[in-house]
Amino acid sequence: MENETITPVFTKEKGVDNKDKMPNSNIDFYYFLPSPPCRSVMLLAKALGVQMNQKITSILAGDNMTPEYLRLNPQHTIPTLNDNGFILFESRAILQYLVDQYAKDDSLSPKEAKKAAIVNQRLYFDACTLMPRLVQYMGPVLRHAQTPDKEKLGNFEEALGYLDEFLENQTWAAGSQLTIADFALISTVSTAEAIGVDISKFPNVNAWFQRTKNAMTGFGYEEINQAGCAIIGGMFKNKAK
Ligand SMILES: N[C@@H](CCC(=O)N[C@@H](CS)C(=O)NCC(=O)O)C(=O)O
Repeated sequence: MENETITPVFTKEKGVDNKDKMPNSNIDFYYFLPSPPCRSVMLLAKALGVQMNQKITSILAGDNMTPEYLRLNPQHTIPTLNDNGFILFESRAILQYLVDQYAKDDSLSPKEAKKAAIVNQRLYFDACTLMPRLVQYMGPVLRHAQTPDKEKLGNFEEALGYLDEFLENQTWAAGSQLTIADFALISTVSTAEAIGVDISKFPNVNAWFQRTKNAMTGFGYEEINQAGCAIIGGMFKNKAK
């Protein structure tokens, strides 16, 4: 394992909003708690002390398909951020933006080229491999109450196996410090666990998962992430019957 790292505090003062960096903070955040990419942004915002006006956007009720929402985000995905007229979607781009704009330093997204490249590799892995394979497995169950497909579960577990290798001798997803890669990956891995994937089969992922959950307790892990996981896990288990 690399250096044991003490959980950093990213706000200027614990529990105090980062108002000096955003004097006229007026950030709208469109989200739905069961959605993993929404949860990663909410955890990070809490870690940074960034206050957001939370706008519940139920994709089940079609709130993401209204003309108003489509004007903000033609791709009709959640999450979407509107920071005083600056509109951004794609959760990992939002994670990066929040750190660049509001963090007290670059520890959550290091600027040094090689460290930054590893953070990006983990983020792209989450966006392009891990999360899509999870969606391929859980999507047909959630949308069409289909029987869970073992082959799709196998594909997702193969990706978890890759993550397990990345995490060999690593404390955090991208090395010795907590970064935005941990925020992205925890929302995916915790969602998998909530729908019944056995994370304990992947010892490095399991150890990182416990460590990251502990580190994020102060960032609303229970109220935000666990609450969203409980909803999606319940929906999956109901529909998979
Ligand atoms: N890569 C995107 C994925 C966003 C996404 O697909 N979100 C889902 C909910 S988890 C969604 O908005 N689905 C509704 C739709 O695509 O119309 C991100 O990370 O923000």
